[in-house]
Amino acid sequence: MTLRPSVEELKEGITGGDRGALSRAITLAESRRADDQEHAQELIADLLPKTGEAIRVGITGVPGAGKSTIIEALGLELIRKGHKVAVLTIDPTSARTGGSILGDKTRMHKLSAEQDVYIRPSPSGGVLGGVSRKTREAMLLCEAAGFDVIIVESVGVGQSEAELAEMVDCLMLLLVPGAGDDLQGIKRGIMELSDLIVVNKADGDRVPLAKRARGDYRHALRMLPPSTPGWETPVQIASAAEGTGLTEVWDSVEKHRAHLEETGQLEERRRHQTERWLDSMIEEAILGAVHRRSGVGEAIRSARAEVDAGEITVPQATLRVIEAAGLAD
Ligand SMILES: Nc1nc2c(ncn2[C@@H]2O[C@H](COP(=O)(O)OP(=O)(O)O)[C@@H](O)[C@H]2O)c(=O)[nH]1
Ligand SMILES: [Mg+2]
Repeated sequence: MTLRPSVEELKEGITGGDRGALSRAITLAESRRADDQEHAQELIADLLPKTGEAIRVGITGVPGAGKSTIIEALGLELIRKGHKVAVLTIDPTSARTGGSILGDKTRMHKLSAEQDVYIRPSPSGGVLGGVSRKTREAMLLCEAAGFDVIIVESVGVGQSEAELAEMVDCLMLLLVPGAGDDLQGIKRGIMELSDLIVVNKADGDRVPLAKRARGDYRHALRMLPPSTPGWETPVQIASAAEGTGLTEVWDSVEKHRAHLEETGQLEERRRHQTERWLDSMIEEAILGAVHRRSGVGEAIRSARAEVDAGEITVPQATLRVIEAAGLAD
């Protein structure tokens, strides 16, 4: 293979189980160069018929909750059962600190040594559609490469849970039993999106705390609409470090998947996700194109200055920008 393999070469490599080809394809999809993008999109389009078969699981939770640890433990169990597991990590902090991804790599060292495992961090920023787009594309490429379980690890900050929920079949929220006020730090919105809640670190003298937290979360969930219609979000305790409760956790993931399939919601959910992805990319592309038009930047700056000076109203300022962009009716 040359330094710039053709779409055909990459396609053959990926479907033939060549990890190098898979990595190159993901790198191509992450590239900001227009010709790389063209290549990548052609390749992904070619591979689309081979995608969609995997079970897509998202794991979220605050840093330190044990996401990487549970992925490693679950991953090892899954490959023992004959699965091929791809792990994609979304880490918005990595661009700044460079630290978290390194941490995860060392933490998942047992898993990364396995044959049937592929681990890939998503670098942040730089491409239209951002981190979530790159993760989606990496997910499709991994599916085409024959991985039947895709686990996406996300850092639980800001919008990342909502974004993650938009690209997986099953969202798992990982919590740690704290010193009492467990529900405080957790936004209802995240619980509402979760298909499965796991209270991790249920080991040593934390077991009673974890059980209490489990009860609290179960109670809190009763007041929320279900993440998946007809599905009661299970709350389980586990210890990623000791490996306890993990079989039950995966059972729940599979039950959730069966529920989605039986009720026709799997197809429905994925179609909806793809539509939303398309909508948001179109919006972003339009916005970007408008911003690049000449005069628009200047119009925005002067609109701001005039609003600040109290000379014009916000709607008037908006109209000026729209006019400067040549978009007024
Ligand atoms: N006691 C205990 N520690 C755990 C468990 N799971 C993870 N940890 C520890 O918690 C820390 C953070 O784990 P990590 O998987 O990196 O968390 P992440 O930031 O959510 O990916 C590490 O020091 C782990 O060893 C667990 O089940 N029990
Ligand atoms: Mg981690």
